[in-house]
Amino acid sequence: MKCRKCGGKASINMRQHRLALCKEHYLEWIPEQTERFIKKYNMFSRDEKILVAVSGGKDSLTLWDILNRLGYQADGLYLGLGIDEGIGYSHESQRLAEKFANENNLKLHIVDIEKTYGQSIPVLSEVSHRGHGKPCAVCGLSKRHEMNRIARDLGYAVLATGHNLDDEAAVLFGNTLHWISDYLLRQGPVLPEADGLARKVKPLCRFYEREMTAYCLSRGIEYIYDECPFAEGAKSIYYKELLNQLETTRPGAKLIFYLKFLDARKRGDLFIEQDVEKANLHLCNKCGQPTSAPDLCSFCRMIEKANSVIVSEV
Ligand code: Q46
Ligand code: ZN
Ligand code: ZN
Repeated sequence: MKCRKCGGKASINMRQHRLALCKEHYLEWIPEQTERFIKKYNMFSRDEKILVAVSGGKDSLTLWDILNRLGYQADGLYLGLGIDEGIGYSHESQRLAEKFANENNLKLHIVDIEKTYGQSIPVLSEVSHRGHGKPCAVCGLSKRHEMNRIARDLGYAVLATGHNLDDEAAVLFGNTLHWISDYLLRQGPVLPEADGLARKVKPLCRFYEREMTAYCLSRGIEYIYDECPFAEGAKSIYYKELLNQLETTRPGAKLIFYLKFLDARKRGDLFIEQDVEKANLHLCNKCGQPTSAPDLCSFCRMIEKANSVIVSEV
């Protein structure tokens, strides 16, 4: 297989795009495409400050690397979740996020959930009894809350995450399967800013996961190979496997599924009523982020509950 650009030996063949490239041209093609998506979806402009959510995994480090290579003003945010599970998961992912920041002279904000709120994510999950024995519900809630808080408090125009096409197609598949209309309406490359909420963008949402792995390895970026130990058995992983089976027989199926959904949403063809809850949103008394709950938002309520349980147990 030959590189389409230079005729040299191709190192990656992307059947879904009918495109094969050598390493050098692949490392040019990925940022070019990213720039195209940033413009196409109006994600952000050159004079806006971007906060990249960095987990130490390949996608978020790849995103940070690309934005940096493209000359955007992108700082990182690492959230210390306090997940150990015998493999020092959080410790290792933080080390790799810091290593990347240091090597590239980039600014990385670190927020340690336990130091900031008194408890790690697994402990918060246990004492708040959310999420049926798995910390993912509390983790997701905390990540959304903290990313938004830091973006807003430190004056970033936009929050960027490293979700790739495999992530987005799996989420779309799950939301379609359960017909979760509110999520379907909000899924897309850009979630505009709203009262108290920063704009959220996903510049890698049209790249396959294997394309991101190839980029990360070709750039020599060291990332955490292990998934979070709590990801095991997650529905999203099962959906990814199903979609990969489909992709094997029909290259491009995942991309078409996602892009056709975006088209339908843009045309207003989803036939979904707007969520009435939006009208009832107000700002949380404690943190100022929007919520539909009467007093405190879900995150602040969880922290209050967790701390009161722990104090009463002492
Ligand atoms: S939610 Fe669950 Fe993830 Fe949090 S606890 Fe781990 S698997 S990191 S994307
Ligand atoms: Zn080439
Ligand atoms: Zn709150």
